[in-house]
Amino acid sequence: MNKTKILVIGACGQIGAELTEALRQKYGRYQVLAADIRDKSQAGVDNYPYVKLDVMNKAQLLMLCREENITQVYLLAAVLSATGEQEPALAWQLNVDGLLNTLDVAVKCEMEKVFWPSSIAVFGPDAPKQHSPQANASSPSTVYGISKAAGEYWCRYYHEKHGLDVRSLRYPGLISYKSPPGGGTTDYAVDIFHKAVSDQRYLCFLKPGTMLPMMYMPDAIRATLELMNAPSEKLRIRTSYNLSAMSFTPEELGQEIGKHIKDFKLDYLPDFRQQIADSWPDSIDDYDARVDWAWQAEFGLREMVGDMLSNVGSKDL
Ligand code: AKB
Repeated sequence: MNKTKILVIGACGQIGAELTEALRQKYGRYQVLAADIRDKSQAGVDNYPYVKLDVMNKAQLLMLCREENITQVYLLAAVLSATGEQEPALAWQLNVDGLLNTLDVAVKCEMEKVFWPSSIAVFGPDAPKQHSPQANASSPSTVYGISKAAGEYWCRYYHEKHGLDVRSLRYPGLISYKSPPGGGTTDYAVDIFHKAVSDQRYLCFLKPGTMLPMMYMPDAIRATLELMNAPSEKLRIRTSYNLSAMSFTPEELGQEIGKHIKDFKLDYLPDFRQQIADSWPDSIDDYDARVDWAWQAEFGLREMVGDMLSNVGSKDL
């Protein structure tokens, strides 16, 4: 049997950077090949294996996977919700064609497993706002959400028709300090920490009362590893699992930050991202993830804010 050899596509992104490190700790430094569209010199990567790769170039992807004997792919390259509204064609191409290239190559190379992230964006305005159930991911109203919903069905299709063990999570907004997010609607919940520490104020692009599902990155990384480690026969859901940790509004986050940073001031100037946020649920129900592979979040709002601030640089200013 082949030794596990993992390819992480989009390894320089917000999730990719941390997941690559976690996978290297688990499988060994040289068993995980980081790939991203950037040149190695711009990627700011360490001396461990890195390759410049465009997931849209299927021939290059196939050749790489064959040469490197890749057994698992984590495909994290994506255009997020805010950029997707501005660049709809690019969002569709990267999010759907990039996935199809990866699924096809994974079948050709007889890979063990593929991971691909979906999002809370698969839920549209007609889904229940509170605890949106697993099976009710309907009518997404953003380009990003449409691409993720289509991608989920492609994952299930490849599982059913080709026997490919492809697994997926619907990530909430992810909060982290190691690598910045880019082009998402939930990015405010990361930016706010940096501005709170540097300027003690933040101008939020979402209005007060905008409740969204969120998760701290250590939980998201652990969820990904746990899902990928779960026995295949336990996984009843082959589109993508709802995944949940906490929900909050900008002012709730601001209040929690204000407990650490005196005089922190939050102002609001909503822009086009408000409409995207309004189309998503306040919270989603991850019952199936808890039952099928024992998912349980560890970080709530208080724990997340404390940890973020100690890492972003604040010490009870
Ligand atoms: C975004 O805001 O676009 C992403 C997401 C919720 O998938 N963070």
